[in-house]
Amino acid sequence: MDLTHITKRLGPRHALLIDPADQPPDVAAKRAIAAGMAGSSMILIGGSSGTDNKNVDSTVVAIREALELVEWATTQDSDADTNERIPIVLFPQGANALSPNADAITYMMLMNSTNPRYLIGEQVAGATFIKKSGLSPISMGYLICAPGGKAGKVGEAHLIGPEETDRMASYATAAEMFGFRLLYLEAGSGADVPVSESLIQAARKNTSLPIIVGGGIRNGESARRAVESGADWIVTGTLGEKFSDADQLRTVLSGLISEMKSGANGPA
Ligand code: 1GP
Repeated sequence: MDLTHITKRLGPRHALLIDPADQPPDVAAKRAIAAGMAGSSMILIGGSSGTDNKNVDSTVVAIREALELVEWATTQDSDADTNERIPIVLFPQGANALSPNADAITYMMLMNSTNPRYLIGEQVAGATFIKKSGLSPISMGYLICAPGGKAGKVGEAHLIGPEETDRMASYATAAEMFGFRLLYLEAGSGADVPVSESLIQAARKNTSLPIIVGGGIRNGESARRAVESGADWIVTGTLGEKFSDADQLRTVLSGLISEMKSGANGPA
């Protein structure tokens, strides 16, 4: 499938993050359908450290089958960015928990890690599998900002504080010079505060890359603020896990996406 739209700046879009360790495949599939119907544009599969390949693969396959059912909805939406199925993209913590049945993988460098394992080690460990599997690698700079949560701890990140705009400017510039195709600003799953507007603005001023912002975004207002500060993609994970009822989740995500899109005129 054509995945080029993922790395283009096409206006604000939403991605649902699903952790296969937190829900069985059938529940993950129902949540993916709800997200698709609500107007989400990508499903990210975040393998936590406690997840194995089999669990990730079962989840990817269940979601893929489910999304084919909602394809008709996206094709009838005149605002849709693509007429194809919503892409399923692996967003792994490391070289474990990979599935050949996803469409793509964020092939990322945790740029502010203090451990070479997350700068290059895991990437090399997974390289052969990724190439053989046919997964499309999407190179991505990944920056963990305070509070950082488990991702910050596991990734041994030197967290970027909410007012460290000069540091962020340097990282965003470096990400572009490395040739990455996306830049992800992460506050940590379940964070009590999202990435600060100052940091998003600093990144936006220093790179033309699409910027993904996630961690601690649980309502339309914080999604809109991130977009007005320069975010292109908004990721929510924890929010989706609060709803087992697909209709409820669809309603909540529809509201969030609608408010997020009202912030479409953020800085260039
Ligand atoms: C984590 O950015 C994502 O990688 C999502 O965070 O679970 O807080 O939405 P939440």
